[in-house]
Amino acid sequence: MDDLALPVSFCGLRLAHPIVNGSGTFDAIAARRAFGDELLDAFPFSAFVSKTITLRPRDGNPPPRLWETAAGMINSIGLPNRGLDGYLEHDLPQLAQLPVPLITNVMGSTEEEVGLLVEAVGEREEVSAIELNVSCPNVRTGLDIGADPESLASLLRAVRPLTTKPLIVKLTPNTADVAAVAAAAEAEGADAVSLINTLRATALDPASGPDTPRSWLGGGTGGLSGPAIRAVALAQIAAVAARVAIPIVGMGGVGSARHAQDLMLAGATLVGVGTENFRDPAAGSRIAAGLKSLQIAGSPSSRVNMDKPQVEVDVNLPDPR
Ligand code: RRO
Repeated sequence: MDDLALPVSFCGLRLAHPIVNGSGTFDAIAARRAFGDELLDAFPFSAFVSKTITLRPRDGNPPPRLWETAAGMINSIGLPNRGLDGYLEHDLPQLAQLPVPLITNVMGSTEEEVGLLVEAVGEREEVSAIELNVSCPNVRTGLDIGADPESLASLLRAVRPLTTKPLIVKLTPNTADVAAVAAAAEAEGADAVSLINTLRATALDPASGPDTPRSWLGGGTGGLSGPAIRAVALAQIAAVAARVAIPIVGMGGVGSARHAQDLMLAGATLVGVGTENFRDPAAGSRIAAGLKSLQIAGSPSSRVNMDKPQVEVDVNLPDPR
């Protein structure tokens, strides 16, 4: 871990470096089965974020669940999970063996459900922080929490008092004013925000024909991730950083240390790697090592002012990345 050392403080946690996984993009339990204890010796992330759990078990969306796009992919997974009891009994003991702090990601369809999840997960000493997913594009929650500052404020008023653990709110890019939603989260006691989740998207089934066009995805719509969304992530992180003082976990299409550096310059304290993990399960370690050699301070004073370009870019130059 020493060669990756670029320690960072986040919500009272001292992390070895700024690279974490995006929720649901790295199955640490399956990876341990595949790679054995080598995974623990060279764990790619400085904290591990679990896949989203819900109160009751869910099967997820009908297949097909994935579609590859020109520079990314669309998922329509629909939150399959064992539910709270299954997570606590089956997953938590295994995730607690990871050599890094555990952040458990939860989602509910009512304030009461989210409250029960936060309370139960918050009681477990194996859990260092809780991420509230108010931004899944693939299930109807009945609450438009993540897109609306007032709904999010109401949710946080209900659940913030239920735990002393750090609460991270995972924001959606599918809203008119992400900075307003982030400001509402901060005002109601969120310790951090993470963004961006996937952009709502769909793909037509190539076999469906022009007379009866239908979606390829069993769930109808999905969420776009990967390099295609990196520029959107950069802009939204910069907009949120200009509005809130709480730390930001920035993610969206990160595949290299330079990409991570960009999100940190836009205001992120930690950077999440998501879609790239499917291509390269060691991406987290590679990016953390690369960041170290780029010597990123990551301090807010190094943020770029996105309103005024500081460097004139010659559009004819090839992108060096
Ligand atoms: O499970 C999913 O379909 C899913 C979730 Br919970 C999420 O937050 N974001 C996403 O792209 N897919």
